[in-house]
Amino acid sequence: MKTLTLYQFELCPYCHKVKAGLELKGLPHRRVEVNPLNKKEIKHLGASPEGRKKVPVVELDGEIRRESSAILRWLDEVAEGDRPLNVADDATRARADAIDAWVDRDLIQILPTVLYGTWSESVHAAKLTAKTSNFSRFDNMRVSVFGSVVMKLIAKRILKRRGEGKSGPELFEAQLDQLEAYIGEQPFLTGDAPTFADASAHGALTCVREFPAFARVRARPRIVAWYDRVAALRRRVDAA
Ligand SMILES: N[C@@H](CCC(=O)N[C@@H](CS)C(=O)NCC(=O)O)C(=O)O
Repeated sequence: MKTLTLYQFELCPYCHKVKAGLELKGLPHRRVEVNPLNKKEIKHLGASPEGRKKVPVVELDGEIRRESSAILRWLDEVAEGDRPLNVADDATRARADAIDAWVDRDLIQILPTVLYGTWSESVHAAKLTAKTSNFSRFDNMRVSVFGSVVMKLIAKRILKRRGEGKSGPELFEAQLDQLEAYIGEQPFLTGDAPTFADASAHGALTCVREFPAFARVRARPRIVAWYDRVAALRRRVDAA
């Protein structure tokens, strides 16, 4: 198989969606951490149609794909891998589409408030990024300092816009209520097998796994059972 490359930010939930899809299919790929300050690692790929250089971007033999949801739906065309992520019947696909849309519109939108809500969370986030990057020490320091300040401001803005007086953890709990409702009594979000909807929600939640907020996930048995069930099927294969 040709080499798949994922250009990502370590703490980008959209990138985590794609990683979950790649791992649920067990597709060999390589990951390139992009410096958020200059994005030089994706300069050669050009900008997206709206002119911004965003991640995730996936490259396969010169072909470029953007937008996490579109990438997830496209992965079945790359290779069969361990399992398909798309679904054939209309009703199930509509449900999977609705769940993926909720992940983008609601779940992911409030994540910065629990990833960067406090200074210690912000510093932890900067350290995680440094760990996965190949940036120079100077760039790591710049990403840590600027990243912490900017992300904390973003978290504050989200609370102002969407918080209705609620705290970050309260907003997160409301999204976990919704996820619990989607899981219901089923092993996976749309039935007996995982689909791109599971990749989407699992990826987004995995973004907070190393943060204190993940204790809120762990406190919900139904979500934990689903989360661990999907995690057990994920298989990271690094391209040779
Ligand atoms: N709708 C896009 C959103 C991607 C996105 O917003 N990525 C952020 C990182 S989480 C980004 O690259 N931001 C850099 C920028 O906007 O300049 C997707 O689903 O892939």
